[in-house]
Amino acid sequence: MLEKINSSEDVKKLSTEEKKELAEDIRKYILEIVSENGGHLASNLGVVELTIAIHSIFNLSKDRVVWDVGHQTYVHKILTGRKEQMKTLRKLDGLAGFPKTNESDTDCFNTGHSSTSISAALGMARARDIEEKNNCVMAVIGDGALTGGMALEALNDAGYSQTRLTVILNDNEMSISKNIGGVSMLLSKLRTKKSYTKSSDTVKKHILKIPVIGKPFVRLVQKVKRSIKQLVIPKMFFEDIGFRYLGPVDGHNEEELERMLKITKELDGPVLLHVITKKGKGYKIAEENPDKFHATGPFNIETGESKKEKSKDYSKVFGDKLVKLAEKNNKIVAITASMKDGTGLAKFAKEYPNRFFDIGIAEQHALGLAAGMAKEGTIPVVPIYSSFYQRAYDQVIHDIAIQNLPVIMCVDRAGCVGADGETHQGLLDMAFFRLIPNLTIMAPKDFRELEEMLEFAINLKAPVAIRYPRGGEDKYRFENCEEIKKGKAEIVQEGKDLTIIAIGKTVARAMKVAEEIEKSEFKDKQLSVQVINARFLKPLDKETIKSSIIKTKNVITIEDGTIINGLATAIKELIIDEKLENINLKTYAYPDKFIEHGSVEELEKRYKLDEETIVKDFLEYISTKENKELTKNN
Ligand SMILES: Cc1ncc(C[n+]2csc(CCOP(=O)(O)OP(=O)(O)O)c2C)c(N)n1
Repeated sequence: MLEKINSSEDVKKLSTEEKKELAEDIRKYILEIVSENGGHLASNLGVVELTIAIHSIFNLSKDRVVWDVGHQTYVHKILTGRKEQMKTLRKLDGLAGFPKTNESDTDCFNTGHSSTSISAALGMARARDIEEKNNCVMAVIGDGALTGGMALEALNDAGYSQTRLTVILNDNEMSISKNIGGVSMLLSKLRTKKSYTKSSDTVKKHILKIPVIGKPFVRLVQKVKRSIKQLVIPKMFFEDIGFRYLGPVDGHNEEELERMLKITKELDGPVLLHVITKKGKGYKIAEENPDKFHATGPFNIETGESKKEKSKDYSKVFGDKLVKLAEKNNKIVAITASMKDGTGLAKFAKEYPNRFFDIGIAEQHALGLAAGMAKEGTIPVVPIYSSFYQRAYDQVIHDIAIQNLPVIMCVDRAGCVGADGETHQGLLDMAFFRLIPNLTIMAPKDFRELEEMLEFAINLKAPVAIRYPRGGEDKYRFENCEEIKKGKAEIVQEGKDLTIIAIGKTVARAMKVAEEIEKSEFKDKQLSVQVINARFLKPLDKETIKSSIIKTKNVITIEDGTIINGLATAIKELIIDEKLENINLKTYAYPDKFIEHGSVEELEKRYKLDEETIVKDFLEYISTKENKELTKNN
């Protein structure tokens, strides 16, 4: 069936039976692709019928669907002419794993971070009304994403404004792990109720026709109905804030879904359609382990086992060390915004359930909560992925840094993350955190240094951010790890011709670059290279760095972040502020642009951050006429 389908128009022509067949084909195809390329499996298998139904009922050349997070759009991509390109999913220059307006007009809005869809859809609906157009606008949002503040802010606005839009709530009871919180409790009550689709307006219209008693009677009936409904149908939350609630509907029953979507088309004002789906539907192994198959690397379809051996990563090192520190210090608490497993907190949650808080996909709240807890004497540790820290910027400034509260912000997935692409790259955190007064910013060169930094941070009694990358440590092995002292860099290798300053994972790269440059015998001379592990982006160890720069005159910076306001900027500022003269400086960082998806290695190569390119580029640079300092030094 899949072979016949290239667009929504082809889907519309199919019978219900044929759509069932199509759903099966799509599931098989997604399984094939994701087991090869990796990606978000379980969420996509859960929305196959829903996506087919949306394409059957709506015309996406004018109607708009905003997909929350956007990780569940593989089916949509398959149905909108990108079936073949799916083979390139998440690969460099291939299809993105999230909606991209530059891939297709039917991807009407880019997403990647959670809880944005209702705001964007409401914006589109308001623009439509101003333009006096008539198209439908929908947001498809998961029960996990509905726990995010931005989604609740948008519901509040949409319900009050009575703008015509549909929120399709895709409720599978799961965020990445089991969804928890008050919203999830509300939804679980709704789930068990009979489908509620009748419009109370119809009833109202009939009674209003009765002369004299009409209006007062309507009011009375409405009051009684409301209080009865409060008792028996807990859907009132949505209705009370101005939405028409429809559902719950079985999200794997194509006919039911289409029937309900048709109703939403006819209704005015904001509508919430509650759809119940199963994460991982159709692939038993994912149905049974939806959290594991939320996002996965390549795996064996028969067994579900990963094709790559799982090795130790920074998140695990962080989580294990935190458990050890928490044994000795009962003030330590851990907070996660729905990322217990991803951030390495599973063990902590098990060992210290009373000191562990999963607060939903709510990064702003996570940091506000941490601030309150820190004020009262606990030591909150908050691991959040770098790109999701963007959400909580004001909380870091307003709630934590201004009051100088000892919150430990662990910035996981910092730097280039690879296949998830531009919304998920952690390239901006050094830049945006460096602006914040009172904040100490560190990055470890390897696992051991992360452990040391975490211990140091816990004793610091001030706000601190520790950034570390996705995945494992570099193959390069450091023998030493000097004691961590606030604002002190570590000289990892002494030299006199060139200083390489690096931070975090790029210190290992600096060592390899140094080795290659020393081997290169530039102009028949052997160069000696000093390598500095900056450790602290803030406060920067100006003393150590300055004296090294004065000694060598030639300087390289390497960092896994944007060129603006990170390590390179800090060194430029130092050179200018300290009036250091005749310095040859080369900076290696990501350019001032949003970095696309691809493997980390490919992207590093593309942006000239790999070892080989840095060595070549630097040697070319110092060979030019203008840059003779190196030879002069020799
Ligand atoms: C701001 C933000 N925080 C965290 C994430 C990581 N994340 C991606 S999907 C997801 C769970 C989403 O659950 P839900 O909305 O119910 O969708 P489902 O996958 O269950 O269909 C999370 C926490 C994110 N994308 N954005």
